Amino acid sequence: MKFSRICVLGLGYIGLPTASTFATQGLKVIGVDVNPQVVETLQNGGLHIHEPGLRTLVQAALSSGNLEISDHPQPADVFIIAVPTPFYADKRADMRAVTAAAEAILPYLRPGNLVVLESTSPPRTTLELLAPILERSGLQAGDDFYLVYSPERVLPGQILREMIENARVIGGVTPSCAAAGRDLYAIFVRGEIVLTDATTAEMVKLMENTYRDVNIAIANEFARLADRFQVNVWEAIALANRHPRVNILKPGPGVGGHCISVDPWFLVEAAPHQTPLIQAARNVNSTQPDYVAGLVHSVCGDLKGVRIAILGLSYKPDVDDLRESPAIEIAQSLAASGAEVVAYEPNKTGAQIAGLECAASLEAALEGVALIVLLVAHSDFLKLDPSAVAAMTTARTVVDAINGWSSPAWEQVGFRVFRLGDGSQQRG
Ligand code: SAJ
Repeated sequence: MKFSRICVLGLGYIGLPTASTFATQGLKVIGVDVNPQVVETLQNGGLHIHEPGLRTLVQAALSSGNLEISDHPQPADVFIIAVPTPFYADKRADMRAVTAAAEAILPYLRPGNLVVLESTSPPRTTLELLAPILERSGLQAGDDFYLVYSPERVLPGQILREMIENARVIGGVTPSCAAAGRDLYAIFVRGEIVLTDATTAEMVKLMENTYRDVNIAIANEFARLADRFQVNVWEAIALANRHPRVNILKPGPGVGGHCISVDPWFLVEAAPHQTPLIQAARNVNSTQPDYVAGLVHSVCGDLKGVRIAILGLSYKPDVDDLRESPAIEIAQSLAASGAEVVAYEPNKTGAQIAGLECAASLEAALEGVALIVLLVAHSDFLKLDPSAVAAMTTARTVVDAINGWSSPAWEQVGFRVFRLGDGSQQRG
């Protein structure tokens, strides 16, 4: 199939790179977002999200004249839905944005169009939520228009490369729908394109992120066990990973972001009685921030009035994304215990977060604190020279939740380093 006009609904971390990439490949693209600020920012040449290389790509797409930003859809050959699917407070999937996007397409849907859902969704969403809405047009999915589910699987921080190089799974409502999806993504995907049915593709996406969640949970549980037995979990993991069939992930402050901490709940909601392991893993990961805050308590005792520098607020290294960040949870919990918390997030120095003072520089964060808590393995933090840090602060105690500052160099300049998963807080 040949396509010339694509309408992308949702201009976030996935929709915007996707729309821009199609535009730079010479297709006419209408990028749609319901948030007027996003539309205005992009129309004025700005960018509302941070992702390496994205600014250049969006500018190239806009200056080619192929990418138009709008607050409403227009007729097109293809409609791609890339809107957020968060969860409600009770962990049920919030599918309102998908529903609204489908309804927005409805007036423009024509025979022969292709509709793609990329948003992570509970099993059977394409068949049971999306198709019925689109069929209100009088057209039948699979007969009159093509309908596919094709999950985004790109790693934040490496989106532009992974979008092109990763294998792409395309699940069609019928085999000819899947084939139409393949023709679309073959425009820019260099990885393998694999065709399946829509519900399998939905499951694939949820299984990938759930698998990672469970694997991080076991690493976090091992860290707790290592603390209890005064074993260095980092050394133990390195040794265990020399086994040819073992690959334990890294313990840390918990699992954040809008994907891995959210997606397993879609499976739990769909099948609560068949997901005991997934629920247990979620429970371990979602209580990991409390566990790390507990380490700080055991090192410091009463936190009332203690000034603490938190290094890193984003949900993972070298991104500016603060969504579902365990570091924020830890910082807020320490503040709730009476500590004076000053946080430094180098990728988002202007962040405003309830209960926290956000410093504009490392120096400002470290001044006058009694304790440093290292929560995110930003490359800038890992590179820090212990003597330079010692010169910025009178604090000589560090709680390191990521094994970032383990080297004896920190001890040599007078720091006491208490590390997650090595039992040091018990010895201290
Ligand atoms: N984390 C650990 N230990 C580890 C690895 C990660 O504690 O060993 C933590 C991170 O610090 C972070 C969280 O887990 O808080 C998630 O980070 P991540 O790098 O594992 O994943 P995301 O959420 O940035 O991106 C994931 C990816 N999924 C998989 O690797 C299976 C990505 O490919 C997906 O496209 C993305 O979710 C998504 O959008 O669904």
